Amino acid sequence: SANESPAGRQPTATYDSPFMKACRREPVPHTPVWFMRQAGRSLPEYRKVRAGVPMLESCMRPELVTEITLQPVRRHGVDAAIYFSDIVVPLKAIGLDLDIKPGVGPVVEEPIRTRADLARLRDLTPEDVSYVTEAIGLLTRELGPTPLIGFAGAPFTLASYLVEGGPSRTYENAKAMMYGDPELWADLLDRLADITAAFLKVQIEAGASAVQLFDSWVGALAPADYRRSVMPASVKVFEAVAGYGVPRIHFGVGTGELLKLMGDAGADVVGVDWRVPLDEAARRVGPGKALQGNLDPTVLFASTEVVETRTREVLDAAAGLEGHVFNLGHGVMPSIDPDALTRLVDYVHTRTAR
Ligand code: 1CP
Repeated sequence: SANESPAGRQPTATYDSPFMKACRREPVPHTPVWFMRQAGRSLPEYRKVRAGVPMLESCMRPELVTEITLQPVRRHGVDAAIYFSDIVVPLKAIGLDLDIKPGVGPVVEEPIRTRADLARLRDLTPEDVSYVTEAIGLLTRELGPTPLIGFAGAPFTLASYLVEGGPSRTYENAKAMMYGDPELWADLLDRLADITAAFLKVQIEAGASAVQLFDSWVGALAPADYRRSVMPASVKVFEAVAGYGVPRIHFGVGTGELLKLMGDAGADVVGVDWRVPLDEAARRVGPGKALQGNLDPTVLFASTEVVETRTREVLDAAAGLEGHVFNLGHGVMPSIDPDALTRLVDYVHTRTAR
């Protein structure tokens, strides 16, 4: 229709929003802000609607997903919504026996350790995740011009849960497979790349304006191992969705040494944690990419004055960037005062108004 943008099915007002412009490295009226894990336990309204509903079940109820996704947009006035889900949802959807245990995270009943185990990773079809298509349809109607970010876990981070069987600090089983049986590892990551690509396509076709690929734990790898054992699968995911023209964001924790490679994997926007200042990150990433980040989430436990000083430092470091999306360096912590987040959004908007 006349009010749809050339680059997809989204309304022109969404296409022209500050978040979308920053991702495309175009001039913006103010620096856009959103927060990883902006929906979730920091919000009392989230705890209320989630009461008694297990995490994975909540991801499969379109009305609940819609409500939870909208909560931080209403409360904080952030410039983008992120689809409420979890990185293990597509793995559950293809029939893996896994659960998200409160206080633990994703737990896989039978870890993937052998070639025979790969047979359990079948392709994902849109019908497997029809609740996602339905929820995104509801959401894009409610959101108006505010863009919706779809997301998925990247092959390495998904593999870390599948091979370990749950959260890990050392990734010993996953890395043992990567170093010790590179062919099995490559085949595992390739299978996960196909599943991830299919899952992102579902979200884009349903109306997501941008996508973020979370490789949260890939900072555990040396650059040479990233290049050899992970990058091909991430490249495959990004290539699979390149044709839609939606911005592709790529983020991981502790990835200072990998920023260039993660950009080269096919990201339009490179997410940076709090360990590398954004001006230095821009030098590492090179031209042609926007950056996202990177206030240390724990700064929000300090006074408003300290939050403002530290935010100014982030904005000053971002002053020369081609495009900047303000975010935390990782997710919002559950115990944070949500008012500190609302004040932070206002502060960034006011401070960067042009
Ligand atoms: O019952 C609950 O409330 C469980 C807590 C919870 C929540 C709210 C989990 C379990 N996942 C989520 C939602 C979630 N997961 C979102 C919310 C969307 C938003 O931002 O509003 C997102 C983006 C994710 C993605 C996710 N899940 C990542 C990548 C992002 C990141 O933080 O790096 C990862 C690594 C996971 C795994 C996961 N799921 C849940 C937990 C506690 C964990 C981490 C476990 C670990 O330490 O390995």
